Amino acid sequence: MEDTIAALGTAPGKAALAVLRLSGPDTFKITDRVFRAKCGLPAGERRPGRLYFGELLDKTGAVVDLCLAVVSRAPMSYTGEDTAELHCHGSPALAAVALESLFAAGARQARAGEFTKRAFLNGKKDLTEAEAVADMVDAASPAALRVAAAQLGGNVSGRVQEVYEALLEASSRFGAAVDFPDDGVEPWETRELLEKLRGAEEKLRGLLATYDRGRFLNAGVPTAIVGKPNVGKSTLLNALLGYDRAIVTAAPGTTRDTVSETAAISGVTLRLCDTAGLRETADPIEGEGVRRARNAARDSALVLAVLDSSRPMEPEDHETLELLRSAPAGALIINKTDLPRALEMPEWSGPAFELSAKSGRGLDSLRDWIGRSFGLSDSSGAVLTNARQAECTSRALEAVSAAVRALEEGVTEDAALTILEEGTDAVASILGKNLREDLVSDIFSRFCVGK
Ligand SMILES: Nc1nc2c(ncn2[C@@H]2O[C@H](COP(=O)(O)OP(=O)(O)OP(=O)(O)O)[C@@H](O)[C@H]2O)c(=O)[nH]1
Ligand SMILES: [Mg+2]
Repeated sequence: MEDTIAALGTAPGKAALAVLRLSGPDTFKITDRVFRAKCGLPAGERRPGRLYFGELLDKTGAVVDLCLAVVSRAPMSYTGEDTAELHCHGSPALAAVALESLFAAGARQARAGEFTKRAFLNGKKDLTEAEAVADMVDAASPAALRVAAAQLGGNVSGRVQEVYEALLEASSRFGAAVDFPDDGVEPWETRELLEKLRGAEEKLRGLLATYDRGRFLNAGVPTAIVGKPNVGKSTLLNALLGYDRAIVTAAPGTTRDTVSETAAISGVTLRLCDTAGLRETADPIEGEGVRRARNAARDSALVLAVLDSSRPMEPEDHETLELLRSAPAGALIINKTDLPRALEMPEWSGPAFELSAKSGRGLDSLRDWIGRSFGLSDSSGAVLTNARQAECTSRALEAVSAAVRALEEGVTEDAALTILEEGTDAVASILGKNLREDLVSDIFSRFCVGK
């Protein structure tokens, strides 16, 4: 990397501190124009990793703050390049002046995710580790944080690396047999490689299964609360949130539009969506609300289908049950159990909760079930958290399974090699090896500036 980048690493706004970061070959030269250590040592002669007190200078050389600076030397740094951090007082005006001073001294504004991108390009982090940095910043729950920390620490990479090495070994053995046909692969050797590939297949399958829950960690589980009018959907939303977000009245048809809010329930982030009561209506506004309710149910990973236990089943309840049955995951909520029972239990073999959203009785079992269904039992392990990782893993699994089947059927060595190479490429791309530059840029552009 030729140029030296700089950015504000902390959030813009008033705070105790503002931290400016630099990375690149001219870091020390630029830092020396902007920061003067009290001890008199230039950046290149200061001890890496140690904070030095000194003066921060604006672009004219005037002192604008007394602050701390720390340097790291390539390759022992976050990015693998020479880096520096300036820890100043947290005034937005000061941060702007300091940045301007860094730019005047030769740095350029870093783009989104550029520090971590450099760490990736310099081999300090593979792509899953780099993505974990973004997950860490985005983490919305303690479980999401633990998973990001585990991924940052190489839990996913370690597993993937093992698979990668097994595939490389198998590919090179079959490659050698293709290049030197006289040294063909012995049957015992094929058996041994087959064992290895089956092991790799198992590992990939296990990893892919973690995405089932890992994908909801940061984004939250899209959840729709549906039911006919007046069953208590908005009351349930408010009870799960712990405050009165949606309007509740005794009049059916109170909720007209969808109402969305995020809640942390038993360690799981839910993106809750309260919806208009399902019924046929001549009112165009309510009709649009009902259309949105159906869409919300279809787009959700979890449907909470609410029935009123104090009223007998009505035709509108059947649509509620249909939406529940076609959802990827769902729970039947029998609400208003504090009132005399008039409802007969419909046919439904999935989870069902009898509760009173108004009094809160029975809500804990629903919360526990949400925790068990979407939470991670062990968030310290390897968990896939994004669609890119899952897509590469799924491609790798397909190729490895195809290779196992092909070897079992006794295909020729060059056919085995082609399939194995496909699998190896897919595994490599989980780690970000051989990724095209535009794809890499796209991934890092979703990070924040200064990260
Ligand atoms: N007794 C009792 N009343 C409840 C319970 N839950 C909700 N209600 C009452 O039922 C009425 C309707 O509640 P809402 O939460 O507005 O119902 P909704 O399903 O959102 O209704 P729409 O928005 O019209 O579709 C209100 O008067 C609530 O106080 C409950 O568990 N027990
Ligand atoms: Mg409502």
